[in-house]
Amino acid sequence: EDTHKQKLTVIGAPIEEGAGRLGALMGPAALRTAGLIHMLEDLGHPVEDRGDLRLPKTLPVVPPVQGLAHYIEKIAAWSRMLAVETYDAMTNGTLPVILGGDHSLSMGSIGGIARYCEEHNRELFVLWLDAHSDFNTPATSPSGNMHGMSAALLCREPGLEGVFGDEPHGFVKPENLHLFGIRSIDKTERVLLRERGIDVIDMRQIDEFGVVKLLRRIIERVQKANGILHVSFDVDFVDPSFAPGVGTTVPGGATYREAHLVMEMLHDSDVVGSLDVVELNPFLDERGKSALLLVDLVASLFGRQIFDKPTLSEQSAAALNV
Ligand code: EXY
Ligand code: MN
Ligand code: MN
Ligand code: MN
Repeated sequence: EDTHKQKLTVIGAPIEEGAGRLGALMGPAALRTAGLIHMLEDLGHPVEDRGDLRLPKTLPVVPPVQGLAHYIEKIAAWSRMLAVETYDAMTNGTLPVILGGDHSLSMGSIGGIARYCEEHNRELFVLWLDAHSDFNTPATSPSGNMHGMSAALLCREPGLEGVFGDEPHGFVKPENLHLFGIRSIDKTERVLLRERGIDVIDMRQIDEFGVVKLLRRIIERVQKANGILHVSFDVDFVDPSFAPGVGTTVPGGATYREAHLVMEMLHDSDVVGSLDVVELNPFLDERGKSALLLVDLVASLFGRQIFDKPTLSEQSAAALNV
């Protein structure tokens, strides 16, 4: 798993049932229109574009849940399909890139990747770039929108067993989930996040310590464990002034440069094994501005550099105390 020249499997997931408003289903098309595939190929990556998934004719039967979980049958269908696609992509030795679609897709995408990691005895870590912790369950959700529950399901919180039913899928260890860029947590989520000891890196910490120190800590942890890092990139991680095309904007997000630096550091880390790009809502965008920014940021993750990586000599490295 490295984002240098590995073969990529691009999977479109036009899902919007998990969101509170329509539009995210146009996300994959907007990312393609913004040149995502050509950009990846220009960087030297062989790309297999699987096109966009489609809901099956018959939806799975899901037992009733305690609480709210809107469109759970459709989201269960998406999740089960995606888990197969990402599991196969990993099995074929490629790096899956899932284009959303709302964040409920990560239950399926990461469920398949986690299954692969468990079967191959690899430690899976998740970097969840997001304004939100997405740690609600049907019993706690104020909205019933499942894009706000995906991290909770992946960490085995109860209430969403019906999403996968008996279909094979894996989970994320709560201690391996790193929420990064957080600035909107519901009261109910706060309790659960603390009880589970989830690593919540909020914007206050990012302002105080900077993305470099906080991200380097996560990267080094993954490297030490010879682990695989899944990046789940919710557009609303970035400040709405740069990325307005999302349904759940929260002021005070990552700047354009912070977002690029995160991607550039992840590229150099050589531990990224898979990527979700979620929550783009082209209906709310301004002339493709957010879609183009996302393609730009994904380019930084897959090796585009402003200039050759500065080779700091020993002296200047010491002098700069980096
Ligand atoms: N926490 C709120 C809810 O659960 O409804 C808002 C969730 C927004 C989730 C977006 C995908 O990040
Ligand atoms: Mn999210
Ligand atoms: Mn979000
Ligand atoms: Mn490189």
